[in-house]
Amino acid sequence: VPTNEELKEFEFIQVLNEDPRTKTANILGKLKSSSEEPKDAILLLEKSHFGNQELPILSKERILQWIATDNNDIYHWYNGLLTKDEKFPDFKVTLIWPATETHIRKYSFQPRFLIRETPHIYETIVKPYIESIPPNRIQWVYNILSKKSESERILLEVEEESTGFILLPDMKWDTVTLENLYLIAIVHRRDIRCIRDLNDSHLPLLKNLRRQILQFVPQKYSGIRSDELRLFVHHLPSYYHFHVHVTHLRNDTIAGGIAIAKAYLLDDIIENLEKFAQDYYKKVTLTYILGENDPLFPQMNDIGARVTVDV
Ligand code: M7G
Repeated sequence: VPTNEELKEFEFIQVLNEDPRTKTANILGKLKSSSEEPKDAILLLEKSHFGNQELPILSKERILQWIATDNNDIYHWYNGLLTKDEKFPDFKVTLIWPATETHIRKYSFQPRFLIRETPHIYETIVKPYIESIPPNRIQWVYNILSKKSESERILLEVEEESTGFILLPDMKWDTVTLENLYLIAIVHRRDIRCIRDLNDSHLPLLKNLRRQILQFVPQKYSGIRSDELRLFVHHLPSYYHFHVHVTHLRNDTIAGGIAIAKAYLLDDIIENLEKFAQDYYKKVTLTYILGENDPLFPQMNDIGARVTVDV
C-alpha cells in the first residue's frame, strides 16, 4: 500500500478516458514505492455527489467562496469553492498499482461493437480465451473469499459450499450514497466461470442469491426497497468467477455497468433455466458489446461475429 507521500509523487502520463456525465476520469501515470522502480499506475477518479448531510449546510458552512461569472435579469451564475472537510471528500479514487497492460486497455477510451456470440463462437473462441487467463487475474476474488482482503467490508456471508456467497460493497461504490448503492455477491464455489456455465443444477444457488440479497439489503439500508434493487450478471465479465451485481435502480449511468447487451437480469436467468431449458445458456446466442481493446476483439472481428444487417 503506497503512503500519502508516495501518492503525491504520482507522475501523470496521459488521460485514458473521461466522461463529463459521470464526472469521472481515468488517468495513467507512474508511481514508485520507496526503493523500487516506478510502475504503471491507474487512477480512476470520480467527483463526489452532494449528500444529504452536506446539502443543508452547504451555503453556510461548506461554500468558502462564491465567484460571480455572469448574470441576466433574475439569473445569476457563480463558480464555487468548498472548504476542506474530511467528512465530505471532494472525490473518490481507485488506484490500480501496479497496473497491467490489460488494465490500461480496459480503462482506455475505445470504439465499441455489438457482437453475436453463438454457441460455436463461445466454444471455439471465448472458452479457450477464458481458460488461458492466468489465475492470478482473480486473486482479489480469492482474497475476499478467504478473508485476506476487505474482510471488514463483508455485509453478508452464507457459508454453504454449493449455494454460499459473500456480499460486499463493489469497489465502485463510495459506501455512503444510497442512490448509488453498488454491491457484489461473489459465490464460494469456483466452478462457474460465466453465464454459459449455468444450468438447472445451479437454480438453488441462483435462487438463494436472489432471496438472501433481496431480504438482507432493505434490512441493512433502511429506505431501500427490494423492488429498487437490480440484480444482474455481466457477459462478458472482466473476471471469470461467478458473481452477481446488485445496484440501486437510480444508479443507472453507463458507468454503473447496467447497459443492455452487457447486463443480464438474474430473474431472467432463473426463468430461462427453469421454464425454457436446462441448457438454455449452452444453446442461446448472446449479443453483447465488445471494445476494440478487448483481447477477444481481433478473433471476433476475423470470424465475422460483429452484428450485420443479415443476422
Ligand atoms: P465484472 O462484470 O467481472 O467486470 O464485474 P466489470 O469490471 O467489467 O464490470 C466485476 C465487479 O467487481 C466490478 O463491478 C468491479 O467494480 C468489482 N471489483 C473489481 N475489483 C478488482 C474489486 C475489488 O478488488 N474489490 C471489490 N469490492 N470489488 C471489485
